[in-house]
Amino acid sequence: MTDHRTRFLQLALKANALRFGEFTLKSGRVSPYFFNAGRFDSGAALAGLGACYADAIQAHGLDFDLLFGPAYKGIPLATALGCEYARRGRDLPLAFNRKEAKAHGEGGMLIGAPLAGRRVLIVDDVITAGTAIREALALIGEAGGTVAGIVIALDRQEAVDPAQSRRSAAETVAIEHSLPVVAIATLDDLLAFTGESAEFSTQRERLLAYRAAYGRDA
Ligand code: OMP
Repeated sequence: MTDHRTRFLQLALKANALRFGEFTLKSGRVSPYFFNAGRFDSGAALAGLGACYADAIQAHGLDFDLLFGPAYKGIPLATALGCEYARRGRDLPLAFNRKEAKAHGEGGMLIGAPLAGRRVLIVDDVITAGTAIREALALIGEAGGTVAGIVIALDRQEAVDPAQSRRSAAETVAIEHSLPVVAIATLDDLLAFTGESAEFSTQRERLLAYRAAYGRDA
């Protein structure tokens, strides 16, 4: 497995951002694992995560000129990635949205660098059904930006309606919007990772059963 994928899964487990158990998702599905990007809650943890995003982007050769972090969880993620790019010698503009429009002061829904005329990379945590990402796509379009790609930490590779189609939500977003969608790691990577150590054998069985029920085509 490529280096940044393993590094990310190890970091996520260490930070308790990736947990095994029983979790009810936004979709109502009960999942044997959950990724909570909010647990990357220290400078060092976010710096490590920022480097994983940058390596994944480099591996896929994405081209963009602004980073956008959707509120709330995307905000520190895009910031960590922006700091990592600066460390690597590229100073990129950054922007975020707020969830509530502000009527006073500077007003509006957007904070940071203007999006108009920019090729925007959306930086977010996880795609399950793709709802959160679609909201970000609409916001950026309204602000005059062009979305050049999406990078997420974890692609859960779930089909929205497995009875209809086994295409994953991330693949559907990529096709519908003609956009590259890059993940640091996917459920397949997590399965490969858990397969490397007997310590995770029970969790792996549950992941496999979950993928059989909701996952995209293998
Ligand atoms: P979609 O909008 O369905 O793609 O789900 C993405 C959102 O689900 C994330 O932004 C989280 O709010 C939440 N989520 C996680 O954070 N981690 C997971 O492992 C799974 C979910 C989820 O509820 O599907």
